[in-house]
Amino acid sequence: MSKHTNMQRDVLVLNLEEQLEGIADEKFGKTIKECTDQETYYILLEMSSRLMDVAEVYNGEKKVYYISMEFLIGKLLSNNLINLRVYDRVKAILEKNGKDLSKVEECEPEPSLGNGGLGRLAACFLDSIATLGLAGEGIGLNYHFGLFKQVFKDHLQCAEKNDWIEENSWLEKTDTTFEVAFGDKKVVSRLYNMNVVGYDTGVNKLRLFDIESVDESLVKKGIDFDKTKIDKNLTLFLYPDDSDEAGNLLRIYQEYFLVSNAAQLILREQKERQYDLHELHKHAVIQINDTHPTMIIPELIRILVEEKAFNIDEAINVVSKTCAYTNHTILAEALETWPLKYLEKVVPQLVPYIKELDKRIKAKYKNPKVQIIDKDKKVHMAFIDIHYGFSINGVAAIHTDILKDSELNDFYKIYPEKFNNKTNGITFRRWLLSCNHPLADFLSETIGDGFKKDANKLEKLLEHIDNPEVLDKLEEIKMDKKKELASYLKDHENVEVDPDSIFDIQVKRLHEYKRQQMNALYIIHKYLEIKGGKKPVRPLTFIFGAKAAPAYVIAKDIIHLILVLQEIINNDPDVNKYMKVVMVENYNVSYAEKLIPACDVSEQISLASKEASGTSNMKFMLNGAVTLGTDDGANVEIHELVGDDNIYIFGISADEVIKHYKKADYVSKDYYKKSPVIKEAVDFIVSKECLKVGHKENLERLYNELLNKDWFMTLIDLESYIAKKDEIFADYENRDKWKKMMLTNIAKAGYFSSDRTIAEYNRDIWHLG
Ligand code: 4GP
Repeated sequence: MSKHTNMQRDVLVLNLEEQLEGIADEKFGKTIKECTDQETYYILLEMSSRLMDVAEVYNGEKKVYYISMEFLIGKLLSNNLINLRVYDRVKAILEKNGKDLSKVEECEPEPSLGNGGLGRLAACFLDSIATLGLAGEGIGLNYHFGLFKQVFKDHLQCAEKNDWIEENSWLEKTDTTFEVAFGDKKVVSRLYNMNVVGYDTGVNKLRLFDIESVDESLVKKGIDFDKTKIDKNLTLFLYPDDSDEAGNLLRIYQEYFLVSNAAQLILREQKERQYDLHELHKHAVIQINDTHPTMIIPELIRILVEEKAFNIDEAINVVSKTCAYTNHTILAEALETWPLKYLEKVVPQLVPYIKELDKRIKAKYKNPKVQIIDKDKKVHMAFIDIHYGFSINGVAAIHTDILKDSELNDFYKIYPEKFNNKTNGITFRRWLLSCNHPLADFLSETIGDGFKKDANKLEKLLEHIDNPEVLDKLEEIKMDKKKELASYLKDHENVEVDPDSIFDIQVKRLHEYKRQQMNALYIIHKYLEIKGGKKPVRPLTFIFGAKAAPAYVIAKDIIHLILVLQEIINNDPDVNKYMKVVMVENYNVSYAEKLIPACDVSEQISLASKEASGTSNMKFMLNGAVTLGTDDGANVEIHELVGDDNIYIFGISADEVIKHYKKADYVSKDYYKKSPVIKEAVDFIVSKECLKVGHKENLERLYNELLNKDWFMTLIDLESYIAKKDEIFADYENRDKWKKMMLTNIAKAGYFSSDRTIAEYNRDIWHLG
């Protein structure tokens, strides 16, 4: 039954204003007009819940369980109103009562349940699963302080707890509790649900597990806490520092807590529906998001054998047909390997099963590179997924090819049929309809609103490529968004930027492979050019947003360098008329929603082969930014779609990078010595100017890293990066050309809708009805 034929919903929506007034009266004894923005937010929360309560709940014969350590869902109010198809009405009712919906949206705290692309992808997928009317659930953890909150002090990143959970929220406490037994202790879990509403469709659930015994007072200073008190700290933080043994063990406790709850939930549902567990794969498909939830495989096998009287062959067989794995990275350090002795301590009950799984592989294959337990007694979690899951997918075409041809080639030779590609996508509800209302409205006027359900319809925009009115309007919308961002940056970062300057933006986790340091070196180069009298035609604004993992020293040094440059450049009267630098504090989804619509140049400059896909590249493109990037991740597919004329590609290819690694022949100092431009930029890091503002220790460490190691080959591409960036800035002055590039990028973005990605997962992997 579609929601349009749902009478209860129709009644609620018809009387929306009365309903809202009713809630205002019940809750606060006031009219809407009298309510504060905060109270209005709670009223809309209640209204949305009522609408979701009468929406269809998907319950097919087969369900997908998307298990993930992270769900970077962002604020929900605006998105839920859009998906419930009441956003415009609510906005109008509030306006009538003297309220601004965007101010009300500011009252919602952003859930802190994710870190980067992998977590945001999971959130986009939940939206698309519901939108496509598929039965699917997310299963994750309810972290009280989530990923840390980033604060800048003395040009350094400091980490604080992110206290986001409110009494009154989208989280619904349930009666479901499970017991989770570790080797040395037991805890009791509690399930919280969050509704995931599809666009003009029904509702699925995000299941978030917590422990009753969690103790927030354990966190004393910053994000420090006693890592050994598992029954109190288990759900405090996402990715707590794992640079020591206690941190590693805590990760394993968290991961097992996640999968034990997931297994109990899934099996309870099978029982309620009286399904035969021998046919588990016909009713459930488990998508393992990166290796963190890998233990679901031995855990399910264990339960089937020990509690459901399966023999081990039957158990392995049915679990292998139920589980599928998504790989999000080729970085070796991100592919988890746990020392067997850690697993023996935390989850001794799983160890015999992991050993059995390993024994079967050792009996069959002699190649040491495919063994689950290696000679150093380390357990390779991804290898469990590959041997004992039925599907392995990469997240962009080039990434999947690299997995097949090099990183996982030994496995590809064994199981070619298991490997498949699912190029990532983003939900257009959040990344266009919600974050850029003027653009979405203008697109509807120009090409009809079919694109809201079928993103490929955006291509119709190409019919207007020679229409000056359409081109001018796109430019005007961009300018308005830049002005809004400029005013926000003034208020929140205390930096004034010129909306008429070029907004060049790099937002993503901080990592050397993403090469924020290369962007910083360009900024130094430009600064020195301006000091030398060479002024840019138009002012330039360089914006960064990024958190560095608290234990990742060089990443924090890169943030330090950027903040030092911000200080020097923005305060230099010779230069600040021509360029500004802004590193925004505590970059998160809400910030992304402000930055992305205002971007001119989208920085996607990872070392080729290293960025599995990237998804900000898709968000920027959809909002009319032009990509400056390497042929890496999904940039390759963007390049193919928009053609050479609508993207700026530079740098060495993935093949060349892989060759350098194989031969181990990259020497960064050679590039430094050869090029005066590179030398000058790198030397500036430890110049008097920088040392006056920044810290010697951090700056010298970064300088030495670049000169003596530079594992992600910043210097190999620096000159071509500088040249390409100068070219893109020059082309910005050709306004006609630029506007056409904007239009083409928007028109070609349809492919990157997560609705397309999810339809492919369903077609090739999940097979839901
Ligand atoms: C990210 C990848 O780095 C990014 O390229 C990709 O787009 C995203 O996953 C979604 O597939 N990985 C992570 C991580 O966020 O924590 O490994």
